[in-house]
Parts: sequence; structure tokens; C-alpha cells
Amino acid sequence: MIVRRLEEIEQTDREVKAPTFSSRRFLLKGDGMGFSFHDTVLHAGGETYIWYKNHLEAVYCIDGEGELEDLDNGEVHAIRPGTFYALDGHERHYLRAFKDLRMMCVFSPALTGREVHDEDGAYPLVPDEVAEVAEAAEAAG
Ligand code: 9YT
Repeated sequence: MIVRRLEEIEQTDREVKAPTFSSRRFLLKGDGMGFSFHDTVLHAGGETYIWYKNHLEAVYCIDGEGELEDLDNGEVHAIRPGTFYALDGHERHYLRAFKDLRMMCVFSPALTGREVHDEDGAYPLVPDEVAEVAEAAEAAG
């Protein structure tokens, strides 16, 4: 069993600080669960462009206020505590925080912990995941 507390993660390499958000990674690939789990705070006033073309992400808001703009269909969704969304179609989107947004995020495949958003707003895959995704795509035809 894995038991961790936020204060043990803050200010360690499990806390990744980006210009518009801070991501505290409770579970990473090395923990062997098959997904990663993050407590992410998007800072008030920030706008983040995201396109997770290599990962699936599910997100649950527990605090704050903001919006999600789906750039694939132009829809804008308010985000408030209790809002959940899942990027099951690798949708390109903007996240805007009007107040600090606290989001619980699950990624599959798991992040290794080294990733930072690239110029496309994505997290790159690590080499063995590139092979796994290629195999899955081949199997799906
Ligand atoms: C929903 C969200 O906060 N996305 C950006 C950051 C990502 N969740 C992460 O790396 O924790």
C-alpha cells in the first residue's frame, strides 16, 4: 500500500512547477499503478493551452473557478468544484483559472515525472510508451 501526504510531496521533485500551474504527483509511472495521479493548482489569472495527444486525462475540480474551452468544437464549459471532465478524444483545449483551480488529475499512461509541456501543450511519451502506443494502434487497425 502507498500512503502519501501533500506536505511530503511539496518542494520535492514530485512537485513540478510550470508558469501557469503547479502539479503535485502522488503517483507516477515508477509506482507501478498503470496511471499517474496529480493534485494540480492552476494559478488565478492563468491560461494554459493543452493538447495531450499521447495521454488520456481525467480531471475533477475540488476548488476554485475557471473555464475549459474545447478547441475541437468551440464549446466552453464552466469549471467549479464538482466539475469533472475526461479527455477521451485527446481534445485540444484551453484551461483558464479565474480563481486558483485545484484539480485532481489522472493520466494514462502514467507520467514518469520528468515531463514538461512541450511547444504543442503535450507531454511527450517515454520510449517504451512510444512502442506500446504503436502496438495498440496497430492492433486497433
Ligand atoms: C487539468 C490540469 O491541471 N492540467 C494541466 C496539468 C496536469 N494536470 C498535470 O501535469 O498535473
